[in-house]
Amino acid sequence: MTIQTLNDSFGIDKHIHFHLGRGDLPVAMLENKFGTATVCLCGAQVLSYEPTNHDPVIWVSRYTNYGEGKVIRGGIPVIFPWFGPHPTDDEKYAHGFARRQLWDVKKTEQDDDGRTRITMTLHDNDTTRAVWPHAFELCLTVTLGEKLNVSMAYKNLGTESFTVTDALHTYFPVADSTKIKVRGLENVHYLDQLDGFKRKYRPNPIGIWEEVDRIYINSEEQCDIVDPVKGRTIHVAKSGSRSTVVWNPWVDKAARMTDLGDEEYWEFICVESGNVKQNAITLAPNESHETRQTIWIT
Ligand code: TA6
Repeated sequence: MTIQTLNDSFGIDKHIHFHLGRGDLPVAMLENKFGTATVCLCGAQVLSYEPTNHDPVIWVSRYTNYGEGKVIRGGIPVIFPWFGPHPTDDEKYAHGFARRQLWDVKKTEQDDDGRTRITMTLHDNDTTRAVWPHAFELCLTVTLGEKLNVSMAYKNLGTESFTVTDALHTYFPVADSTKIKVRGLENVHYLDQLDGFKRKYRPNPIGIWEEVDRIYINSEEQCDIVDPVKGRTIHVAKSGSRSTVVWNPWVDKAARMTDLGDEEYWEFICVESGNVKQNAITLAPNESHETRQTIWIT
């Protein structure tokens, strides 16, 4: 669909406008009294969220690539239908295919209370079926209101059950990652991706002084990213999600990543809401699941 057709079909005066962003990727701009957000139709990936009179609450690397099929380093990557390496084939993309596909716009809405919403869809196609032989509908809905609400809903359209691990892989900006604390996961068991997925737990809020890559399991807690330098807290609540992943690459991994600046590990923390490892979701034909993340600041 051309930008003109997108605006003719789904644009909403003063609230939703489509344009070609970096890499000539189609991007929806949502704006209302609560703030602004942008969503790239490649990957249905939120690229920005800025509440009125506040600094951005979503982070994107200055070094990221932009282009259809490429991973954008930042925002809210939609991880589906597998989190991490492919369960059986290392040759296949990490973190699934959804963030690399061009999605369709299903509908756009402007509520009477001022909230603005866009719903995008992805269905199975030759590319997806080549790596994951299942029929599905995947919807991503972004609602810009007093909070930012992001919902990933998927349905099994096939004749056999399938199992998914999913995540809304959100990158949050911080002034200095070594000064923040992530609260809410104290005493929750996690699998340490940096130590053979050993099951551990810590009684204190998470601090960053080394690479952190943890999958908190059976966790439905709200997380609060306390940023003393910025003088604010980013709140991350969720539903339909029993896993929370917390990740910062720190020095060595940041240096190895070509789409991340060596120094950018200072600037962000990932707190991801999803269903990973033993929290995987199995759907019988016609069953569906929704993973939802709600973000706001105080
Ligand atoms: O969610 C944490 C993680 O799995 C890390 O291990 C790191 O690989 C990160 O995701 C980024 O993965 P990506 O495939 O986007 O490079």
